[in-house]
Amino acid sequence: MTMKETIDEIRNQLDFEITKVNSLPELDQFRIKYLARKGIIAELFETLKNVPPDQKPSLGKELNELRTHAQNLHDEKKNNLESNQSSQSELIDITLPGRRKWIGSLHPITQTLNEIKSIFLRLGFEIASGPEIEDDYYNFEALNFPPDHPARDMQDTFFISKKTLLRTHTSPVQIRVMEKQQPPVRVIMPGRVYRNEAISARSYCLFHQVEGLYVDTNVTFSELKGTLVAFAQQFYGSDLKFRFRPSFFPFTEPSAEMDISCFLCKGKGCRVCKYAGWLEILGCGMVNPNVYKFVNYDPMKVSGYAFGMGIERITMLRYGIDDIRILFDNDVRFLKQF
Ligand code: 2NL
Repeated sequence: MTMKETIDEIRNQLDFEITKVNSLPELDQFRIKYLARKGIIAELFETLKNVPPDQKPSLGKELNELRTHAQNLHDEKKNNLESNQSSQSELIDITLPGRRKWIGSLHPITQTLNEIKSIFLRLGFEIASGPEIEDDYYNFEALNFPPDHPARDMQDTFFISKKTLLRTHTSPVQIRVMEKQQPPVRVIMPGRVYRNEAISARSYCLFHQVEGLYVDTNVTFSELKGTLVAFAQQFYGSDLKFRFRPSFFPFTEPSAEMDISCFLCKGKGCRVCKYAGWLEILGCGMVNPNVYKFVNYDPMKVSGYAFGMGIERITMLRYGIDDIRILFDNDVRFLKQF
């Protein structure tokens, strides 16, 4: 092979090999092979000594061009690789594992409300709702609260004006239902209620209640007990013990509070039931005949029972939550546990 042929062959080889270079270390191999002090091109310059003098100028020129060509290929590739490297860092790495989507859950209060609603729906109750901003009449007067009752105090109730307030219980909805509907009435009212109380671990300015009302002819206290025991057995478990203690509400007579044996310690005594073995879960009673007068029902013809329970309290007992405020913080670290 003549020197000229060798130079042409090396040029083809360079042109091919540079296309295979994909990284800076590979490019350095290319440089060492062709351009270094002991590289192929330097060796060719060595052999130039041995060619006949008349060929030296043209072959020397060819060799110089080959070296420039190799250097150009090298520099161009180097530029490409370096600019690629910086744009590569902005590319998305599709091999990274995906970020898991958070699946939301129902608030524990909503879960408790849903369960209570479905139990009473199966027992034949309907669901009613009404305004959270109420008149004094529906919140107090029609419920047989005397004018000087302490609950009517500014300290317990959020008044918007002298006669308008945030409802302190869901009972006003029952008055509205009875105004519109003749007996038999069998409804529950779930909803938010408001109390102007000092905020603490045990009380908040806002909470949820479910109240129930059944008015018909010949409704008795034993029906009240039967319905509430059926509810408690479905909600808390069929093996519970229960008891009714006498109590007082302006809108019921007689009135009672219902306790169940503690579902945690089964009545033995623990932190949840404060070592009493019993948990108070609701208030109830036979609708006070005075209430019927406000809704034009005849107290001599109809009778009925009503009950009410605080949802926060039973939700806290159920999940072992010891501070009511955490139910209103909307902190996902708390909420995602449900
Ligand atoms: C409790 C006790 C109760 C009622 C609510 C009621 C409503 C009407 C007539 C008569 Cl329209 N009663 N509701 C009755 C007894 C108890 O709630 O401790 N709630 C958290």
